[in-house]
Amino acid sequence: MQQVDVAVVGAGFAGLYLLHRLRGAGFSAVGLEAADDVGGTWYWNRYPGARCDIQTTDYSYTFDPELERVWRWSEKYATQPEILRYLGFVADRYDLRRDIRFGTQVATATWDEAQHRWLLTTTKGAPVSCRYYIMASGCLSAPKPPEIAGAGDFKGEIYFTGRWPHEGVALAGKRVAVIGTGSSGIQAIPLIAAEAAHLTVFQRTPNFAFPAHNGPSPADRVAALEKDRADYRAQARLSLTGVPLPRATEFSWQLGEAERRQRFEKALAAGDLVAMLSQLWADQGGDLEGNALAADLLRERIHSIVKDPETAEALTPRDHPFGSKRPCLETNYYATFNRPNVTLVNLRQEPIQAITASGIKTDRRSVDLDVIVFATGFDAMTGAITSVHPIAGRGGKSISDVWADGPKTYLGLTVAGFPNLFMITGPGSPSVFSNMVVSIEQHADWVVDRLVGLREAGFTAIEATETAQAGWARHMADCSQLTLHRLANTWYTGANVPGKAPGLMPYPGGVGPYRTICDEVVSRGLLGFTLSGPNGAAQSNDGEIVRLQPDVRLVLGMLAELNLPPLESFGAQGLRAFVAQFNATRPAGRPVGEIVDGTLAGADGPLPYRLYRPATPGPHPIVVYFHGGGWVLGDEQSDDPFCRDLCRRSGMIFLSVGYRHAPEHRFPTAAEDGYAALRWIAEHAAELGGRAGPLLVAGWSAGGNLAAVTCQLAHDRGGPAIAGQLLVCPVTDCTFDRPSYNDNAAGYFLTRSLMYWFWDLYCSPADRTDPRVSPLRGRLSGLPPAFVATCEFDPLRDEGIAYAEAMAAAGVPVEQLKARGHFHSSFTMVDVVMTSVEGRIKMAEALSRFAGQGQQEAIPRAAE
Ligand code: NA7
Repeated sequence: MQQVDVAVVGAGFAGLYLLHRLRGAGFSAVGLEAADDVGGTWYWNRYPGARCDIQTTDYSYTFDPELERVWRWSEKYATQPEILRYLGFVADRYDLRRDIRFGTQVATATWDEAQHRWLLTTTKGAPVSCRYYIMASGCLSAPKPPEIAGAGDFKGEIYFTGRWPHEGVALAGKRVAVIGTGSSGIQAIPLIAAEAAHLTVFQRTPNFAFPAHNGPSPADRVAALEKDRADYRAQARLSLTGVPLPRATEFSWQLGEAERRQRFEKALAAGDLVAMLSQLWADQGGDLEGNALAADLLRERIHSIVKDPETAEALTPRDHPFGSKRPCLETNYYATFNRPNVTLVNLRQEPIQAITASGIKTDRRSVDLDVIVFATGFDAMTGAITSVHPIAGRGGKSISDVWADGPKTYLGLTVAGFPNLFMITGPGSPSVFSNMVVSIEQHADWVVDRLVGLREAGFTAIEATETAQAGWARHMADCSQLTLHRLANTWYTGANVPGKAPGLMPYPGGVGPYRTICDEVVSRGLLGFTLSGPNGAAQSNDGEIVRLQPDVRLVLGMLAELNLPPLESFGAQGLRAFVAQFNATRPAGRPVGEIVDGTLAGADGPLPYRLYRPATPGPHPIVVYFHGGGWVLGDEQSDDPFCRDLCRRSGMIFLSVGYRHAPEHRFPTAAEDGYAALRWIAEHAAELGGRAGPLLVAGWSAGGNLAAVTCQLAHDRGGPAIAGQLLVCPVTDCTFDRPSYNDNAAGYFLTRSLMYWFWDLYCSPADRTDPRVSPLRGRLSGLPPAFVATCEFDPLRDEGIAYAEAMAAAGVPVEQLKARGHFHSSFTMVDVVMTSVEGRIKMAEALSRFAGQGQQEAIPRAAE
């Protein structure tokens, strides 16, 4: 029995770095590697054309500046042999081979609860007893079986790209088939076509591919790296993909067609996956319409290269958004289909019936072959863990059973019920959505640092809690709403393996955010982990690490970095100026049919308004809208993106009222202005382009307060008629003792003290129970139907809910939206807090119901 502190499976990028770190931290470790040398992925994938497709400036270890100095890559995208040489060089330089048992597979792994150790049996040599067990077995290391009937009958040669013979394969003069057109197929096909007598490509799904433009590393990238390596690497670690390229910030609808094409051509010329995936426009990755603009340009390019229109169309992806399936870099791929010795078989039109002794038979033809190459991919991510060997955790539970419905992990690093087991780039971590080397180093560092911490604290076991794990799954699902991956069947979602549970496996929230979350787990006392040690020592810190929506977390993080003083300290004028400046930097809302600025009659003189008219033919129902700002801030334009968005979604006129503000005009001015505006709008509805019939009323925050009050005044004072009220995070009452006021008192932008200040400026304590400022205290029966939206992390949450419940109790039809993980500004930060889209869709649907109409503008849900 070999006794070590740590056993590591795999000697690729992850395993090698782990062994180096573990040794440096004073742990005894053994690496167990099935192959007879180091390399991992780059040991096995030796097919013609195999290269990395993250640039070598970035696809490198960064842990040792000296290593970066002594190793020079020869190309922008290195070949497999060069990457294998690099990993051999690293193994030699740090003398790692002496800790690795090559040609050795782990046969079983079993947790020994009494000893707090893992017991490993192996296919060669002594079994291993280790305190910690780390799977550094990669993400794409378990090739899929052929899956096609008759593969065993074929009399010719069969090869898998992921298990290519070391001595190479002679293809000259042979009739060759390649099945599969993922990255491997797309890299191999041009080289195989150049050598074989004839190549037949069997394609099930065409992929988006664009040129690699391989050659020397681009001078600008090298210059950026060499100018300040440490800074470049630091930026990579905090970037979304592990490559420090800034994302586009302009939205597609802000760019003209010429500008979009120019950006596309620039990304095309860069020959870089990350550039094409992130630098076109801000909405290319998360919005179907923005995505389609990019996809169309890529499709156009395929047709411009491939001469035969039918072949070109067959090669053109139309069933998934660009980027939702792994796009590929290509070198002569499309041009290869212009060669006379290359045939494309479109399996969507003629599926393979069987592989026969002489070749492949489809519904329409039989192709005689000497060689079949399977470029059919891998049982990705989970397969790299479960297919290695059975893993039995606490109580003998098998990880394959625990994951039967899809992988369950905490941080993609650990699994509840499997103490002291770690996965490097496991499912639930950024892994294949990132530059793998950056993610590998982050995971290896995080794990080794934890082991050091446990050793120092005298603990011998660490295990994720079920709560933490469930919270992580929810956070993953929240993140995936920001991408289009859920709309495609891919190996990211397990769809390529028959019978595999569906679900997005890599973490889609980005490398930098993920790193900060892992660090936060540590700074919050290993939140989500139970630690135990000899003699019953134990520490459990149960909880969920991310309860905010992912984009809310980013927004609040950025606001926190501004280190602003309490907003009320600016004073009313100062804060107005600050808000104006803040609003100037936000994304401009999408175009609507028309915007008209005008003046209406308020309670005591003219008031400005802004009218948003839909592009659809009128007349339209009118929504009278009251902006937010604590009765002190804002104006008829300050909720511009929100009004545009709801105008488009509901197909209604939004008329935003410029009511007067405190402290210049204290209670009840705003309320009376609101009511006067309502009356004026009702009287002038037809000339404003409004449909005959009752108005609707909406508002956010203090504007939600005014909307609620206006409905009460209209009811009490005999009109005008209101068909429905939309109250978004409304102020409804003057008592501040509901739990949300304390739970969310600080840290979520709208603070308790800011609310106190707003109240003080607007309304004297003696007046505060007046229903014109505390509508919760008003007469509620007979009010128009309501939709009340509240946000979990908002001081105003509970008074919004209280108002909804009180109205319902008084017989008013009420629908509530309690937005999980959101903060006070989530709904109005259109195109910033993207996860709030679903809520705005519901608001528009409610307005349509109130107005007795179907939704006007069909904005597909999936486009959000
Ligand atoms: P991929 O990307 O999974 O590609 C596999 C290809 O094989 C893909 O075109 C599949 O079509 C096709 N395939 C898989 N099974 C079948 C069957 N049964 N019949 C016909 N065609 C099939 O693997 P790669 O090795 O190319 O790339 C893996 C990753 O390595 C890559 O994404 C980079 O991250 C690096 P499908 O699309 O499933 O219809």
